[in-house]
Amino acid sequence: MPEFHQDDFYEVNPSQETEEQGGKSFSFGSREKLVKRAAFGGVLLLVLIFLGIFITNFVQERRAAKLGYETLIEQAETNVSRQIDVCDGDGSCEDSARSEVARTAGAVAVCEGIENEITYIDCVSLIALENLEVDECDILSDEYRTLCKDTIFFETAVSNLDFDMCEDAQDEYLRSACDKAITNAVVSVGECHEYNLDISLCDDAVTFERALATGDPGICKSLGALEDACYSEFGSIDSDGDGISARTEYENGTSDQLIDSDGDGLPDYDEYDVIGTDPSDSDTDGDGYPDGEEVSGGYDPLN
Ligand SMILES: [Ca+2]
Ligand SMILES: [Ca+2]
Ligand SMILES: [Ca+2]
Ligand SMILES: [Ca+2]
Repeated sequence: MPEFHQDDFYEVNPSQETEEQGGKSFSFGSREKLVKRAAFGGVLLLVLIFLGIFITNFVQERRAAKLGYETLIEQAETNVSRQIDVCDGDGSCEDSARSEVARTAGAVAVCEGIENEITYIDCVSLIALENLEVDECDILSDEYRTLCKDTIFFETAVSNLDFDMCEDAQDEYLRSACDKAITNAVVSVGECHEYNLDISLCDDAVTFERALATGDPGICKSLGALEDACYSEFGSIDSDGDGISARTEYENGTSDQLIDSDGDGLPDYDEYDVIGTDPSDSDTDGDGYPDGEEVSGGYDPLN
């Protein structure tokens, strides 16, 4: 039991200005100290009260969550029993029913009881992925547990654009795919600087977009590593609808904006695919007569 002396609370200091109270003298310094101690005690009491309320709420929430989860499982199991009734002992039907109920409930515990291994792994993996809860993969065997967790790390990393999280995946290929997916996402929004990526990646993406927006495959040649990918895009574009892709028109020197690029009266397609004349030269044989005029007059535009 600690001993308290009156001097602990009233600091006697005859050298300072004092006043008489009930026969006891004390300094103004002692009064300040007393006020400070009272304030400290009040703050401490408030902290303890709030801490008590926080702990009580936390325990109640945990208890409610546990009860809620148990109720959820009970209801799911009731649903499983009801649905399995119509399966007439067909194992595959029973597995499907249990898997469906488990996914609707979002509870991996309900997957347990599925006979077919693949159906069971799918059931657990898909629910864990939907819930983004790696711990839920723990009920799977080693190989599938890793795959289950890696998939969740991948999805979470990509949706949060978090390169560090890619490293949590054990599979090397998935880690690399994760990095690439995030890089593509960052580049597509032009935020290379914010994510410490090579600025030229974002610049190239802008150039790529400009090539497509202007319908000019010529812009692709400044793209370096992306050049082929850019030209490939133009392989499926046909702006003038003449049956020749923008890429082929670019390679042949014709325009994907004009059906008759050289204005000789013959469409690019006919010159290129049927007649054999040069679609970018109005007088292929150079005899002074335009290709279209020769064809309509029954002459040979090639000779
Ligand atoms: Ca075309
Ligand atoms: Ca022509
Ligand atoms: Ca021509
Ligand atoms: Ca000619």
